[in-house]
Amino acid sequence: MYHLTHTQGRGPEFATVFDWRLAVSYTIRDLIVTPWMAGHRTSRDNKLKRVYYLSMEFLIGRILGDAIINLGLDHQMDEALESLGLNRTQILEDEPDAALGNGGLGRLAACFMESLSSLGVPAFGYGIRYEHGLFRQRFAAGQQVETPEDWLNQPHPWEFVRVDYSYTIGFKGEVETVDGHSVWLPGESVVARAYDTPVIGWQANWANTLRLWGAQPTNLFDLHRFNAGDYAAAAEPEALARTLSRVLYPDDTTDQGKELRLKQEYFLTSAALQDIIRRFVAEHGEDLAHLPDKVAIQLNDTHPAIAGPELIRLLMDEHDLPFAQSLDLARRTLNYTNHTLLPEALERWSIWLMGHVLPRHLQIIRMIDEDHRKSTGRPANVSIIDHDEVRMGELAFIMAGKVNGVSALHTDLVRSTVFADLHKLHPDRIVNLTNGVTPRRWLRMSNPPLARLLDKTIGTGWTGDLDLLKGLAPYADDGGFLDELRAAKRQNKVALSNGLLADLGINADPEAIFDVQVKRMHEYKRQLLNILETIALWHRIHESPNGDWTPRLKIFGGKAAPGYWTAKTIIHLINDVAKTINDDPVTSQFLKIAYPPNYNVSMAEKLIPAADLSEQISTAGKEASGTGNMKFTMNGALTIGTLDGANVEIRELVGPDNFFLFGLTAAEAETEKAKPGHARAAIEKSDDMKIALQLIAEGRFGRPEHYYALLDRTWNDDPFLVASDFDSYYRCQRSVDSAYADHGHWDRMSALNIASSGFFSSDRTIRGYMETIWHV
Ligand code: 26Q
Repeated sequence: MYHLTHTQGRGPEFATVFDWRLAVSYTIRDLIVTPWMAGHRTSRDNKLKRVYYLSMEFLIGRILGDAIINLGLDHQMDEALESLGLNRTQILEDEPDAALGNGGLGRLAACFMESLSSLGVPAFGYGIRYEHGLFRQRFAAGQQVETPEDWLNQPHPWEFVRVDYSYTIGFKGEVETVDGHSVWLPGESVVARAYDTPVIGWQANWANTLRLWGAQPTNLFDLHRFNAGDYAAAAEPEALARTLSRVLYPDDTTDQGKELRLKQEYFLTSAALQDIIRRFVAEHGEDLAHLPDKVAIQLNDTHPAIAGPELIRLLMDEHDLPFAQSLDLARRTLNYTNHTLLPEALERWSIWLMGHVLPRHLQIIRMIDEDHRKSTGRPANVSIIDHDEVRMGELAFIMAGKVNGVSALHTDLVRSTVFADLHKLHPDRIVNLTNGVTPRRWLRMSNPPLARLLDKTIGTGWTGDLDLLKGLAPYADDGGFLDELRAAKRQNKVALSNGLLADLGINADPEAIFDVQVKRMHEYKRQLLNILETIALWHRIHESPNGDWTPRLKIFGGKAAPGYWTAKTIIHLINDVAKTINDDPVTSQFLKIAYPPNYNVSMAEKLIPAADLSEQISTAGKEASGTGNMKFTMNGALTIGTLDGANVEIRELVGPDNFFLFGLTAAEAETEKAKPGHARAAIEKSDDMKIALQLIAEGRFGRPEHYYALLDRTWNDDPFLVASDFDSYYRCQRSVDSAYADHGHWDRMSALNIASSGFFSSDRTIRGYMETIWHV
């Protein structure tokens, strides 16, 4: 009530949901500020080593609900809102998602921030305060249409602007030598201004800062030009600043060679490093030789890899240290996480562009390369600069103390493929840290029915120590418990069904298998395999409509990069197929498809707790880890999946009997791909796949000419082996049908999945980083 009146300036009789949501947010924020400031004081007074997580993406989602949970105020809040006659869901859902990320990598950064606070590790996250996060998706005639996202169009109650923490970031210009020193005279510059958001940990014992940089013009006008009457040119500095933190790049592989992207990467990195050095000097004095004792920096993929040359530049050019020492200090401070093996996703910049935008950094990159080549005996194949391009993966590797992969399989492949040559030279550098997700948001907050059942069955300790879920294993044979587990799942399914009916007009039967594939649209993730299997099943049901089919609701969710034609065509196909199948009275009791638009963190929080079956069907060797797979497992869904990424570890932990495995292994997939005509051969052998492709070509699902190119690609190229894995997938899905029909059996498997999911807490992952990389 205080904040409604004094911050929002509204009396209750005029207050809207928005007013109430802000008032509630400020009330909760007040409670976070105390532990937040205490944490800062503790870190500073005890001169603690800090972790700095540099990431171009933080996919936070909504903040209010998570803060309430971590403060332990969910019950009190319910009572308070009820006494005011307010609807809790309405208030929570009024908050826009902070969608400052594309997918897995950005969401991982958000889970890590939450775990760092829950574990009380002094840490900062550094990112960019994009005015526009990931685009909003809608469908027009089944096709994806992107509209801008504008979360900052309304007051954002969680951030504190720090006008006093501002740094100048230069671009372009010249490098001159003055008294034997290199001096960079940038041709353009902007100011990076800090916007801080507190991230509260479990039970509110600690809060860290997510510091996002917003770009400001150095000076609003070029006064010379302005006075000379050239008003448009006079506003150029402002124009650069406005574009720099304007929008998140919506491609989750790469948008190669874009000058603005390089500038964004440097903007984040330079602001963060200047801030880190300022804080170090303020706390520990001018002697930067001790930097690695107090600072551990983690680079989230190669996106901030310019940190290597930038840190050396700051130490050499601004703090007068010699090159060799600067290089050594940088290497003992920086670490790099690799998230991909896809060659097209490895960042490269033309040396022309690098020299144009960051001329001093290009010089330093050449020095790093020369030093590395000299010190390793000038091996062939190992160089940062190759074919007139700067290879950011190599740069990040060479500048890192430790390099890590994100699942056991992925780390092995990092060692044996992308970085094989560097791994031979530095055999101890690559380590594995399997990803994890925060159980606070992904279990306690998003799945109250299951959380209550867990509390009742094994006590509440699991939220802060997810290994305690092991205590559930004995209940897997307890019929009473299994009934309650089923009831909890059913409650989530009913809630989702109501939403799907209201939003999409789809009438879903809560008794059906809720089969969910939610993730970015990508050929390697093989949503195409899923929809082709759906078509084949539909056709089979038609052949025997009186058969004993297990009812299924197939749910899809995900966005395609705006320029990714094949991914967009697959979206169109899924929507076309959904239209035909959902309107078919012959199959409607057995099969439905729902594709709600604009999948985001908040939608994931509704879909995952309601899922029975988790689709993790990427071509083996292509998905670095996956993190959605872990969220489903924790929430009691069973996985149908390939031996890819963290699926391998999920299967080992839950046991092969409680996991639906299909498809080629990573090694087999490589061999298969090398066979000429592999797709055609596999399709010829598969009646089900042939029929599915034929039905599309005949125009049973909208105009076939939309799909000719996709069909042609599937027959003749099929780079991700949809055809080779089709029959194995189809058969595996039928074994899912029979398993689901036996409730007792299914529920037991579900319970064992939950009981074995403790390993996938991001608390475990962060402890691993602390021990093997950061030494905090
Ligand atoms: C790079 C340059 C220019 C424009 C965009 C990009 C870009 C942006 C985002 C490249 C890649 C990404 C995102 C990658 C990503 O999300 N990778 C996922 O990371 C997860 C966390 O480790 C893994 O679980 C997933 O397997 C991996 O695909």
